[in-house]
Amino acid sequence: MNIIEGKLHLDGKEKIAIINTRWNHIITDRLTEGAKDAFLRHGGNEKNLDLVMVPGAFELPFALERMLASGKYDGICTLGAVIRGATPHFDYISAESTKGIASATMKYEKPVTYGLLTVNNIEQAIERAGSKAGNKGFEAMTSLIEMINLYKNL
Ligand code: INI
Repeated sequence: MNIIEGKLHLDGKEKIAIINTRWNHIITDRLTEGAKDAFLRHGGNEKNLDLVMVPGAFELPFALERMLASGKYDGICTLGAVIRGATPHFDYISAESTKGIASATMKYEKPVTYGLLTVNNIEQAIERAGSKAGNKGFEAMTSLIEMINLYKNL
């Protein structure tokens, strides 16, 4: 059996971007830290890492689409946090953002990973931003590195 998979290593030449949101920045700043940590610890060169900030999760796919169209990046890691409130707003934002990220990714055939927290409360967000449930920013960047290397082999 031939197993085709992506290694978890960068050679320092890959140009990677993180897109993150200002909304819930107490959480999302921690996700950026986790993603940057994963990038550096897997061999990335900090000069080749861009951070693009958008207002909220709704805007993630729009920035993503432009950045993919630019052809500048080997991969893009999307981060953010949508926290459920008292109204249906959460459902609209999280669904549109998720669909938009997936459709831009399919259109441009470049590795993109999804580090958008969609949680019921702030406690669940804190757990996923560098405490009990790890750091989803770190995980999203690690998945991106794997996908960049997998694409080279497909
Ligand atoms: N954006 C988020 O990223 N997280 C949220 O929890 C959130 N809530 O709860 O409203 C949120 N709203 C802003 C939205 O993403 C847009 O930035 C805004 O509607 C302007 O288009």
